[in-house]
Amino acid sequence: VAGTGPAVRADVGPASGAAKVASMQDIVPVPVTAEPATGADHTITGDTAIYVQTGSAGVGDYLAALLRRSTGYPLPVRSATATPTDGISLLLTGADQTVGSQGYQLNVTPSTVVIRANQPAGLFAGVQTLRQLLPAAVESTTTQPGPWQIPGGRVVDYPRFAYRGAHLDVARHFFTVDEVKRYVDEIALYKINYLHLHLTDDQGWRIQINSWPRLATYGGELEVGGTPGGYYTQDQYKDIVAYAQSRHITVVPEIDMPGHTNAALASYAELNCNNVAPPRRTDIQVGYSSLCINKDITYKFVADVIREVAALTPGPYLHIGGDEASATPQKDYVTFLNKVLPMVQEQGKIAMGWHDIVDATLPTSAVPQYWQTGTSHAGVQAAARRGNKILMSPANKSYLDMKYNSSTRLGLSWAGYIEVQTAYEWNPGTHMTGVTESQVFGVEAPLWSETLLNIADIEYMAFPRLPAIAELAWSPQSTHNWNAFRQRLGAQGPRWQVMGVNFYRSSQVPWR
Ligand code: TNX
Repeated sequence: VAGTGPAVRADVGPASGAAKVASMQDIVPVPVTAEPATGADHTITGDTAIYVQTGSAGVGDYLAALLRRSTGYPLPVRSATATPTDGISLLLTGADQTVGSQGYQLNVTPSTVVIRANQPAGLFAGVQTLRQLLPAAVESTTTQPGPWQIPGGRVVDYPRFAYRGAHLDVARHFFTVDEVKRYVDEIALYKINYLHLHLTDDQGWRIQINSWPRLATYGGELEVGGTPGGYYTQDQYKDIVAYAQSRHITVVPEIDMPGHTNAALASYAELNCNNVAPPRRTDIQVGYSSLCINKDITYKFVADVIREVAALTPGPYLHIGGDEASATPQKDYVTFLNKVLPMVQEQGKIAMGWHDIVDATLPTSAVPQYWQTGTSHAGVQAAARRGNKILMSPANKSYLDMKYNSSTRLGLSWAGYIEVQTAYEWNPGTHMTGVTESQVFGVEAPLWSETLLNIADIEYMAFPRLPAIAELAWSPQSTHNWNAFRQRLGAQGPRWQVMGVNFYRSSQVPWR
C-alpha cells in the first residue's frame, strides 16, 4: 500500500526547532476513553520496527509508508511475536470484545506502542489516533528533524455509529482522480469510513457506462459555468474505489434519478418522452429534469446503469438519489422508484436514497438520507417505524457547502450559515422527532460543488467542519462539549498547515 498519496499534496514544512509533543487530550474525534500516563512517552527512532500479523500487514505497510516520509527512518515491517518487547505492534489478537469490529485499544509505554483490534478496520482507526499523537510535522512529505515522541497512556475507543460518511459532488464541478484521493486521505484521518460520490446530475455525467457511452463522452463534457468537465473511466473509478478501500473507506456511488438527469436526457433523445434531446445545461437550477416514467427504454437504461455501476463497486450500497424530482408527477415518482428499487436488490446491493424516497415502497434494508432543515418529517418517521434506518445529513447542520457566514466567498446559503459551532451543536440520535438513536443509520456530511472549483475549495469548506461532523458520528454523546471540542480542533491547525490543507480559520476556534 503506497502511503505517499497523490502528487498534488503541497509540500509545506513545519517551523524549525524541536517538534512539539502532542497530547492525548487533542484527538479528534475524541476517544471513548484516553488516559495519559506521565513519564511513559515513547519515541520512534531509526531502530523502530513495525510488527504485524496475518491480516494486519496492509495497515502496517500504510503506517510504515506514512512514517517513513517525515522521519526518514527505515521502519521495517516484521512478523509480530507473542509478546511485543519493542517497536509498534498492530495486533488482531487480545482486543477486548467491547471495541467491536471498528474499535481499537492503544497502549503507549516507553518500550512499546501496541494497537489491538478485532478487525483491520479497527487497527486502521487506531493508526489514525497514533498519527494525531505524533507531532504535526509527521504529516510532512519531506524528512523532518523530530524527535518523534508519542505521549504515554492508554486509549480504548470505538464508534457510536458504524456508518460515518463524507459525500462529494463530482457532477456540478468535476474533480480529478488525484483530487478525490487527496480528499480520501484527509477524511480518513477523522475516521470517516464511507465516501458517497454524487456521480451524476443535470450538469454532468461522470462515470463511463459501456452500454450507454454518450452519457460520459457527451453528457460529461461540461460542468457548472460551461467550463470543461470530465468523467471517470471505469478503470479510474475502480482506482478510486481501491484507493479508498486501502484507507478502509467504502465508496457509495450515486446515480441520481429520476430528476437531476438533464445530462443523461441531453445525451440520448430516446430517454425523453418527446424523443427530443434537450440542450446540455450548466446553470445551477434544480427540479426541471425527469426521466420518462412511462417508457420501457427508461427501465432498460436504468437497469444497464445499475448493473454496470454495481459490478464496479465492491461495497454493499448503491445510492439512487431520488431528490427534488419536482418535474416528475408524484404518482409517476412512486411508480418509477417501485420499479428501480428491486433492480438494486437484483444486483446484490442495498439501496440508499435521499429521504424523498420514503414515498415509495421501500424494502426495510433501504436507507433514506435525511437532508432537509426541519426536525420532523412524517414520511421519514413512518419509514423508521417500518424498520428503515435513517442516515442523518440535516442541511442546516451537516451541509459542508453552506457558507460559514455572510462573507464566505464560496458556498450557498439556502439552509443558512453554518459556523463551526453550528455544525457541532446537534445530536444525531435525537435530532428528528420519531427517529431514535437506534433508528439512526449513521451521519454523513454532504459537499455539493456548485461553487467549488478545485481541491483547495473543497478543503476550505470541509475543514474544520468535517471533523466536527466526524466527531458526532464517532464519539459517544456523553463526550459532547463545544468548549472541549474547539480546543481539540485548534490542535489540528498545525497538522493541516503541514499537510497543506486550505482550512477556514474560524474565530470560534483557538488555533495553535
Ligand atoms: C439540494 S440536498 C440538493 C442538491 C444541491 C444542494 C445545494 C439535495 C438532496 N439536493 O441538488 O446541490 O441542495 O446545497
